[in-house]
Amino acid sequence: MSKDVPESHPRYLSLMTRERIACGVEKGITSEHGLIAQGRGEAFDYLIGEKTHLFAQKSIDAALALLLLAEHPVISVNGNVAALSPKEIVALSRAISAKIEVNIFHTSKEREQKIQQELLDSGAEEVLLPSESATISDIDHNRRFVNEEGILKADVVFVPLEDGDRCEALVAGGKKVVTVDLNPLSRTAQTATITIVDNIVRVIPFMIERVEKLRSMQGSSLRKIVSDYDNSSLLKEALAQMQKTLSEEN
Ligand code: PTJ
Repeated sequence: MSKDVPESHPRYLSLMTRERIACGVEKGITSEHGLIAQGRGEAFDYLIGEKTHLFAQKSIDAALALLLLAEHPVISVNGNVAALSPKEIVALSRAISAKIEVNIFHTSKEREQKIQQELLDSGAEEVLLPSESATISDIDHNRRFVNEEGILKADVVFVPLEDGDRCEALVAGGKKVVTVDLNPLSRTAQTATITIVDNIVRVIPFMIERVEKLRSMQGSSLRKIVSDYDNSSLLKEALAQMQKTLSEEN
């Protein structure tokens, strides 16, 4: 990590997050395109004031309820997520008893294996890789390959920082999809069952903290949280927050 960013810098967290993505590219975990995705995320994070709002907290509770109720929950990890939150993803997978599967957009067997190793080094016991024989329909790039024991049989898939095509394909295949996306206008954000509009570096630690509370609830209470949840209204709240930031700046 760079020594050029002092902890006193007002945008320390944002700069260190950028640094983690740059390290991910250097280590061969993150694709170069991941740098662009990060830049886009940063712009939206700036607009929500770089904090976890109530609308994101509501989505987090619904996401945890859905994941805890799932029979086969799976966390799908790409190159950006592996660089930003590897230890946290492993801790969350334990807390919700979910499998972890590597699934990347920009095809590279070598990068898949490096992501798998990064997660194993971060404490994961098992990290699934996509297989050549199992595919999901309605998608025609590398992301259609999945693991038989993971995404193929999952009923709920957590896919942070996802691209729109696969989110649509997973939903069309009858799966429930939870995503983290700072852009409430993206196709993924609009298509997912539950969209957490916040930065993944804040979201996963918040989920780990919150899961204890949700785990102590009855199944009926968890089902109520899920059935009361309305993704489109929370996306509107996120957009309203961004508009508020913009109008306050003028
Ligand atoms: O490792 P690969 O090959 O699977 O590639 C991963 C990326 C992220 C490069 C790939 O999936 C991609 O190009 O994604 P997109 O279509 O750019 O979408 C990523 C979404 O995540 C965008 O809407 C960004 O605003 C959002 N985003 C980026 N960084 C963050 C984020 N959302 C939350 N937290 C972030 N740190």
